[in-house]
Amino acid sequence: MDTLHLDDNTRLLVLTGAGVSAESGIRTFRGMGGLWENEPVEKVATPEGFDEDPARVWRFYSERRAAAASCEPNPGHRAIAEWERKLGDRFLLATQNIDGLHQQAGSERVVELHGSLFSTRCHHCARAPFEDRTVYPEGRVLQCRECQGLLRPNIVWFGEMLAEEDLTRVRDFMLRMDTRLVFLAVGTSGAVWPAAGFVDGAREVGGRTWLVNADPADNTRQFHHFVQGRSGEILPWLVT
Ligand code: BJW
Repeated sequence: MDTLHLDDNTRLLVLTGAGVSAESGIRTFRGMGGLWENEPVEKVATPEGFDEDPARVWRFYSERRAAAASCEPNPGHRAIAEWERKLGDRFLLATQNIDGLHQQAGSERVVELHGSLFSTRCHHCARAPFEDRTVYPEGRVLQCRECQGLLRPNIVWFGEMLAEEDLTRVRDFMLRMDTRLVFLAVGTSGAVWPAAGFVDGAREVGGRTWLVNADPADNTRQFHHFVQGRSGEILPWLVT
């Protein structure tokens, strides 16, 4: 089986998706048993869905807060945190996950591309997001104390922009000239942009690209190496 060798001249950019948290008991989005099977995505993960029925959206995210709060990191999360400890600033993790399990496993250099399940912000004004672990079982919708607008989960929904500073952090890491880039995507279907395009960016700067996933992803052919299987089983031995 392939192993990914890192030395002093390499830097590692890891992109993670829902598959990494699957072995911790968090549901993925697509495919059998995925979240979108029961929830119409446009009703719960778009600004239009929130405008139409904010209580429904809060019920959906409250259930997910409650489920995620009882989950623990798995060996995949822990392997990624260990790579960071070895590589220091030659490491960056960009995650599409909103569950906070990477940080719980000890990861610090983390870009949360799609926001955080445990953070809330105003849907209307620029008031800074704040930590919020509250579960609203009835989908109660609170108002912003600054502008009286509705509060919403601090998550990037379809049709919304990812934070420019997050994308810049990833881009700057990719474009560094001091070391050779290795890009590793794990547990992601490669269906959602712009993250699905990171592999192309990595190749443009001469990076080696790896994918670890339970099933082939939409963009598998863009990668130099594809290791098929469960991240919690593969990541602990993948990197030498
Ligand atoms: C395992 C495993 C195990 C399981 N081990 N593996 C360019 C082209 C086409 C479209 C677009 C484009 N650019 C933008 C778009 C539009 C859109 C988009 O991408 N649409 C596509 C669906 C076509 N993108 C956007 O809207 C983005 N915004 C944007 O680009 O702004 C500019 C803009 C503005 C206005 C108009 C247009 C553009 C924002 C996207 C944010 C989406 N966020 C979501 C929802 C969050 C809400 C929530 O959490 O409820 O984030 S979408 C959802 O998918 C979630 C995830 O982070 C994201 C990625 O999913 P992920 O992680 O890949 O999970 P799955 O379930 O898909 O896959 C899991 C994989 O793991 C599977 O392959 C399994 O096999 C595997 N697996 N167990 C290893 N144990």
